[in-house]
Amino acid sequence: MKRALITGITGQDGAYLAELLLSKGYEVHGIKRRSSLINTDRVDHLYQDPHEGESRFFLHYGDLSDSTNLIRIIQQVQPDEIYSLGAMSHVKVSFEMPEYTADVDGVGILRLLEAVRILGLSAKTRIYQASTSELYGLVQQVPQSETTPFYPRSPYAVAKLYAYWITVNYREAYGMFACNGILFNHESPLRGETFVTRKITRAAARIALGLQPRLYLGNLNAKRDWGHAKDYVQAMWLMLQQDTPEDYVIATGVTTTVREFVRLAFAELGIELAFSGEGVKEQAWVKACHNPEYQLLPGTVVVQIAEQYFRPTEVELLIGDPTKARHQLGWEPSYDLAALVQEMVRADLQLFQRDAYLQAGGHATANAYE
Ligand code: NDP
Ligand code: GDR
Repeated sequence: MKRALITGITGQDGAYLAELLLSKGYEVHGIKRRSSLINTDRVDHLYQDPHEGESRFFLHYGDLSDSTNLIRIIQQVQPDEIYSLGAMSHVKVSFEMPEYTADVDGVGILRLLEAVRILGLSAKTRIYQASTSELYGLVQQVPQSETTPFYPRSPYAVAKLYAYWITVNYREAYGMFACNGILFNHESPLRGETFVTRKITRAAARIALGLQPRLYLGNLNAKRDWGHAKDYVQAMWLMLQQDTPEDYVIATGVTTTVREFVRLAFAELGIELAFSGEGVKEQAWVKACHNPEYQLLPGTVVVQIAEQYFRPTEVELLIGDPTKARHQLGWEPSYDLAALVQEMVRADLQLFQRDAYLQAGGHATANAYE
């Protein structure tokens, strides 16, 4: 039985990857952070009480800033594969926490690589590093491929640049099987609530249900190449099953504006939007509501711009060229944008229907939206 260790197992990708590896017969170990509230929601369905039978799923307390903790876990687990997914992954937040982001997103993978080397596991343990399309930053050329120069535009991306190169360096210096997956944005119903796609699908559902009046966003012109996380974790696994360690771009090859994502999300609920104004004055309002269950009158403004969501330096255009992954890994995305939006909107609608029932019954519900 192969044994995998996943950092960031409580995140979006960690949850899908754990599910995938368990379905392939792996024993799966993950690192979770201690927090005052339970943070394992995304993987709770995979947990089996060891008193109730054999389990192949184990969680260990740890943190990417703590070398001795990582060494101890890797020594105990003796993993065949390590998936380095743990990170402070929010680009905008990295401008507010640049030093922490450098430590966890940059030096975190160095700590894992060193742990593997110190423990004499270099020949046994294969390592996947979660690199990112944010490395491309300021547009140099499109579509972006494995040979496109990097120009990071945030503390997050600069930290990930260090992580990318230290992974390459350990591969070259010590012959380690270490790969970078340069993944473009990938989303799902498990996506963190403050990334733009999930923020939009949550808000669209809540606005339709009368739980929230409006959605405030930043740069609607940014273009992203959005895929589904379920497809992208397949690619991570495939990279570690190859004969030689290499770096791969994983993307759909299609790019879309944030504005268009907004339009598609509301359309999924039968709400037709129109956009007017420019820059921070831009708004979207209801042109027609085709679903009589939602009491949204034409003319109602549902999207406005708020300056707080703009970044000091922005990545305007990402579109990936996944040719290498297609040819060498045999990888193809199974979701297109329409299917992704549909799945996310339907999941959020179901989630918030519960809140709508509670409110209709006079009960208070959490009002947190970004
Ligand atoms: P999430 O933000 O959903 O998950 C991040 C995970 O990292 C969580 O489990 C989080 O724990 C954990 N983590 C954060 N800080 C630490 C720390 N100090 N020590 C240990 N663990 C920590 O991210 P995704 O699942 O979306 O992304 C996975 C990885 O892929 C990240 O490295 C991200 O930067 C990268 N990436 C993501 C892309 C995307 O579009 N999703 C695209 C390209 C790269 P907790 O739950 O406790 O917060
Ligand atoms: P990104 O994802 O920065 O690409 O990083 P995010 O969804 O945060 O932003 C995408 C684009 O949308 C614009 N935007 C907004 N973004 C957020 N979060 N909130 C808003 O209100 C808003 N309005 C407009 C942003 O300016 C941006 O242009 C994600 C993360 O998962 C990274 O960890 C990963 O490396 C990259 O994708 C690939």
